[in-house]
Amino acid sequence: MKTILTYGTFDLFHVGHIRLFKRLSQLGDQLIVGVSTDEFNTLKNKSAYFCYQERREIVESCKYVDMVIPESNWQQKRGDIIRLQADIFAIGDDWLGKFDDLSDICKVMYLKRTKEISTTDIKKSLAVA
Ligand code: C2G
Repeated sequence: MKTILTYGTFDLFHVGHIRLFKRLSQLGDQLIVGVSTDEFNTLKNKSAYFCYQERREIVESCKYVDMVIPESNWQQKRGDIIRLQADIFAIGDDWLGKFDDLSDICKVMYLKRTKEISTTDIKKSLAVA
């Protein structure tokens, strides 16, 4: 069983997130997603439109996702990888290099972001509408 693990806020769920999940699901047999809690988003200086429970429910509904866990701090990844026996940690390349320290316990991959869409841009375009 090849397990893939990723993390994110996934606010205002969009095709960039879906395409990431689709690609991640093709790398192995199960995809586990850590969804950032509202408290952790504060630490990330992010304010999500949807609360953690709503974002979790949306991500859980995605056919490419097998399991969702809460992401409540920066330090949990290593423990999660070991506990969940993840073979690959993968995330968008906006994080390129940031998680290379995990490569002693799993494969670390950075996937190309989907261009032309982001939650930030969606919020900005709605704000002026
Ligand atoms: N993403 C993407 N294409 C986009 C937008 C986002 O591939 N157009 C990817 C990001 O690269 C990331 C994931 O979708 O891998 C989730 O993005 P965010 O919700 O912005 O999450 P982020 O703030 O990057 O949180 O500990 C890791 C952090 O929790 C990651």
